[in-house]
Formats: sequence, C-alpha cells, structure tokens
Amino acid sequence: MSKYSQDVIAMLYKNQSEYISGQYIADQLQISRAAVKKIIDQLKLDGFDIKSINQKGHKLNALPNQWYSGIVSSLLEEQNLISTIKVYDSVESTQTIAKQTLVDYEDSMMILSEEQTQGRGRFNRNWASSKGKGLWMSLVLRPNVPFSMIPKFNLFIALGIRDAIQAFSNDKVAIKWPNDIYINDKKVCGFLTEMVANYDAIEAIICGIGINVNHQQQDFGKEIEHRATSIRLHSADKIDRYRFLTTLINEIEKRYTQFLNQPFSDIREEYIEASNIWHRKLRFTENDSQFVGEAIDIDHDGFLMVKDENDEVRRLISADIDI
Ligand code: BTX
Repeated sequence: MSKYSQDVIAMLYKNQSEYISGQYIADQLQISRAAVKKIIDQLKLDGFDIKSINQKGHKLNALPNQWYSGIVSSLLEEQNLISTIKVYDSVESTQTIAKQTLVDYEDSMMILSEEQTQGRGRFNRNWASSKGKGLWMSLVLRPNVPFSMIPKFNLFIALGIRDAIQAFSNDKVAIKWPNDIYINDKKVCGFLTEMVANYDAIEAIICGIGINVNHQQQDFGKEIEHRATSIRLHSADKIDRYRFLTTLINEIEKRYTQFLNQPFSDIREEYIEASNIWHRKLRFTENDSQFVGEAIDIDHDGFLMVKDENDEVRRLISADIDI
C-alpha cells in the first residue's frame, strides 16, 4: 500500500466522526483531488467501509480488521518511546525481525505483525499468533544500563501491560511473575525480554509481547484452549485494537520512564498487589529442577521468595510457575 494511501487512511481514522472533503485531504497531502479520489476508490475496493457524499466528502465507518502503518504512526505521534514503526502482514517472529533490523537504526523501534508463523515464547516454546486476533509485537529499546537490570525491566513493564489490559477488561487482570499476564487463571499475554549486549552495557533490549485481544474461545488450538483467554472474552464488545495499542504504548512508556529513574522498591507494593501467585501451592521449574512451594514475598530487588515443601526459603530471579 502506498504512503499516500496510508496517509489518507490515517486522516479518515482521525476524523471518524465527520466528513472530510477531498479538497482538504488533497491540500494536506499536497496531491491533486483526482489522486485522492483514486486512492479512496481503491480503499473501498480493498474493503474499507467509506461513505462518500457529494459536497460533503468522505467518512470512515469501519476499518477492515488490519494494522495499517499510517494509522499506527499517527496514533503514536504523541509518545516518545518509539521512533521507528514497522508493520508487517505476516512474519515468522517479530523478535527475529527486530534482531535483524536493529543494526540499521540507532534508535528505538516497534515491529508489529498481523500474524506470526513461528511465534515463540521462552525456552523456544511455541507462541500461537493467529491472524487478525491479537497484538504481536517486539519493542527495541536502548536504555543505557548494565545487563543486570533486565529483571528489573521485566517487573516494570509487566505493570504497564497489566494496566493496559485492565483498562479494557471487566475482570481483574493479574501478573503471573515473571513473564505472564492472566485473567481468571488463564493466560491473556506472555512477554519475554532479550538483549543485545557488549561488555557490561546493553546495546538494545528486545521486548516481545504477545496479547490475545479479540480471540473467541474456539480460536485457540487444542493444546492451549483450556489455559488461554483473550481480552474480548472479558469485555462486552470487540476490542478496537488501535485504541488498545495506543493505551498499551502509553502505559509502557510510563513504566519505562519509572524503570529508568526509580528503584523497584518504589513499585514493589503495587506489583505484589497485582500478582496472582499468593496463598497457593505452586509448581516451580528453575533451570532443570522442579519443586513445589508457596510464594511468600517479592523482595526489594524483585526476587521472588518461595517457601518449599521442606520449609526452606528460596530466592528466585526467574522461574516457570505452573498455576
Ligand atoms: P512462555 O514460554 O511463558 O509461554 C509459552 C507457552 O504459553 C506455550 O508453551 C503454551 O503453553 C502457551 N501459549 C502459547 N501460545 C499462547 C497464546 N497465544 N495464549 C496463551 N498461551 C499460549 C511467553 O512465553 C512469551 C511469549 C512472547 C510472545 C511474543 S509475540 C511477539 C514476540 N515475537 C515472538 O516470537 N514472541 C514474542
């Protein structure tokens, strides 16, 4: 799709409550009215529900269910977290694209894709990323911090993602330390943080975030249908993914600024309150060893304190928890 088409979509999306004239669009983009008409005719053929009235102009009734870079860029104009935005129809994994692309840009970046054919979770597990339903993205950020700060980054970002999902869910959204977000004991989001580093300094953090947005229960495959949920399943209506993305980036930006300037202890209480792992028997996998225990606290450095079945207290920086 041409840059002008993306710009026209963005203008129609921003002015959704009113008609905007072909002349106005032409003036803004410095192209002819005939060119605007051609673009709008093509958009209609592509499935956009655009109403055009003589003397009044054009109005967008509904978007096809798809990410458009023009809209994403214009919605994110106000934020300072990301400078380069790349939108794809289909990729193997946005993490892979982010790693391949980050050398070409010195600044921060967002890779967003409609679907992933080989989305992956931690330890190379599969991440189901069906077309048009979710939000599959990788953020490349460049904080000037040592790599020992990565676990702290995860803790702050988890709260940002939780807050964004909570803004669209009627049910309580909780963090499952350290990498998942849950609603009613089902996973709605998984995220992972990788990095490119040299010596002691981080060159880039690559944070991959997968959120089930508009899935119905039957959209999940057999192996995850009992463990996965979506925001849609906890809200009255279909979620406008653009509104959700805007909220998500704003919340992440807020938490990223906190991460750069504040210690974990400042958000510790909030994090504990947002977590769903307390007062229950859990199975932990740390490296290759497994044990059963109860999470009792998160300390001021963000380590999880777990009392195992021998009443010994273990201090974990990362682990897999079965709920
Ligand atoms: P994780 O290893 O904690 O979670 C993976 C596990 O979660 C799988 O083994 C499966 O049981 C379950 N699962 C797989 N897909 C889904 C899903 N859609 N909803 C709920 N549960 C699921 C968590 O890893 C980190 C996931 C990051 C995904 C993002 S998407 C954008 C970026 N690109 C990419 O390839 N990965 C990241």
